[in-house]
Amino acid sequence: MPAHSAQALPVAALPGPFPLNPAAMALVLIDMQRDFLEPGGFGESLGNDVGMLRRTIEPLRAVLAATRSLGLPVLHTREGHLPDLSDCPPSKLNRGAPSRRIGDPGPNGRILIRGEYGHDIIDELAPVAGEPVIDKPGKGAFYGTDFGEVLAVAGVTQLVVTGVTTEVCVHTTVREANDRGFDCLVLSDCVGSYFPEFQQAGLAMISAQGGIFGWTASSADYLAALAPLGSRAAVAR
Ligand code: C5J
Repeated sequence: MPAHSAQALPVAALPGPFPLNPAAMALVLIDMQRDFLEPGGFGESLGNDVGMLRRTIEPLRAVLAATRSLGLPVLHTREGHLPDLSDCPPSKLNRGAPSRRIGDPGPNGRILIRGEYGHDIIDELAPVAGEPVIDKPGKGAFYGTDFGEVLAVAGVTQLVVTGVTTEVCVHTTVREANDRGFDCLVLSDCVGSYFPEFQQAGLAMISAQGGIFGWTASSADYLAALAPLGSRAAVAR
């Protein structure tokens, strides 16, 4: 397979073009888990309509397929806790008035517990062999994980960020990444919120003030930027 050298591909983005470097980027899928996207999980227990997040699945499938076909790195994260809840602070466990708390039994197994059916990634976006899956106890992907080390070993300095929810785990991860020196491009139709107003404001906050946390672009613009690389071509890293 032909290999492409590291050359920036401009993605039409806000607040301006994002210089996508195929040799330094990774696609990150944040928490595309049944517990957030399917009935009976954590998201619904908090009173949310999980249907609000499902519009991300189809665009994200296309992004995932294109990124994989180029041999570019893909990482997944899952929010969840150990079965004994020793990694879940009481502040998180006891907050609010959900119909089911973290660790309670539900139709998809214990809510947000590692190893349970509901904790795993939805079938449509299931990881394939070689794609790291980062299990995180917090909202951000860096806190309490080896995410930073995995990215450093892979030579990643740019993150193309997707997943749910926009204003919680996506935002926290982008803020963590920004403080660690990563450039983040958030794909607006591949991130989702239960709240339309949070989706809008969450995206606006990222690219405001000259890109205070990063850039935002549509998946179509990301795919258009990758197009010159062709398909089924390995990218030299
Ligand atoms: C939330 C997440 N919303 N993955 N988690 O609690 O955004």
